[in-house]
Amino acid sequence: VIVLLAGGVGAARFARGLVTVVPPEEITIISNTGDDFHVYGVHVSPDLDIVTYTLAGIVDDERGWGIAGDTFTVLDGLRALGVEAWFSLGDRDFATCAAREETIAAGGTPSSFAARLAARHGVRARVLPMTDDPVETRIGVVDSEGEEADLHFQEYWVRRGAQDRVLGVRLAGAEAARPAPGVLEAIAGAEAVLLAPSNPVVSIGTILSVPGLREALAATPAPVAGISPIIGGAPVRGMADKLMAGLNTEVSCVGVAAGYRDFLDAFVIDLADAARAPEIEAMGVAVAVEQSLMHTDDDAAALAKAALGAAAGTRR
Ligand code: FO1
Repeated sequence: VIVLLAGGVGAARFARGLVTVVPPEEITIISNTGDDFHVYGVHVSPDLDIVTYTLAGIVDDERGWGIAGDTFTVLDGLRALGVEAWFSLGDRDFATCAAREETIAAGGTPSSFAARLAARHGVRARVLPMTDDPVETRIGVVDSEGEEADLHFQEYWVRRGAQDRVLGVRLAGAEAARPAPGVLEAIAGAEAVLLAPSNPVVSIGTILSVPGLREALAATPAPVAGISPIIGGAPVRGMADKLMAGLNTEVSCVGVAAGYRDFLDAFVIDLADAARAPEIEAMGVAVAVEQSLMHTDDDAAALAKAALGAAAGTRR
């Protein structure tokens, strides 16, 4: 089995390439759930839904999230009744998130619902949440008036457009979270573990904050290979630069690799960062330099091949 630790849009695009070079039945995706939140009475699990919809071929490709062609009748109805609906949840997506809320309220788990969602959409890769326990990514910020606030990740990113200066990131609930069923087993029994080109703080970092995960990555006999989400001094998408800067981490492929050095065997960096390779190699990590922008599915497949090749080239 190939295990992929995954955030949202970047991870989903990468996964779409990976399933063309490895049979999907042999892939286990471990999804970040720190972005999960309750809105309009339903449970949204953005990263897990993005990966599932993408592999199902129904994602809204332009936005990278939500379902292509979805309508917004429920949202319009909420707005007509005075709800400040800043989170754009489409009608079909709403059904997913209401079914998740219902399932969990009735005693089911996020992981059992994830399996049901994947099956319903014909996704053959296994998609696991990192944990069935609640973990919430909170961003400590100071706004332009100098006012400090503790925001849910979605409030920081979607509602306020990442405009606030970041003071810190807190993964509330992480210390008491247990890995979801199958997570540690998948890592221990993997042929290779890949870290998707996802945000090192609020995607991969959140997954690593679940007790036992980092240890499992260090202990697995499988090689662990990552792909840098940072090219030059900036993330391909998202707000990793602001979060990393807020945590005094260098915004570069070297800064990302440094955060993973206790378990990382190989790292794929972009051609633009070739000159940084020696600094990563000095950490005892093998480096592969590749074209890492995923404009097409062929690009994603080539990147997946490169990551698997980099992993296979190392020995534990
Ligand atoms: N991102 C936005 O920027 N605006 C939205 O209104 C929005 C709605 C949304 C609905 C469902 C879903 O699964 C994801 C959604 N996202 C939206 C994406 C999401 O907030 C983030 O991109 C991820 O959490 C980051 O990985």
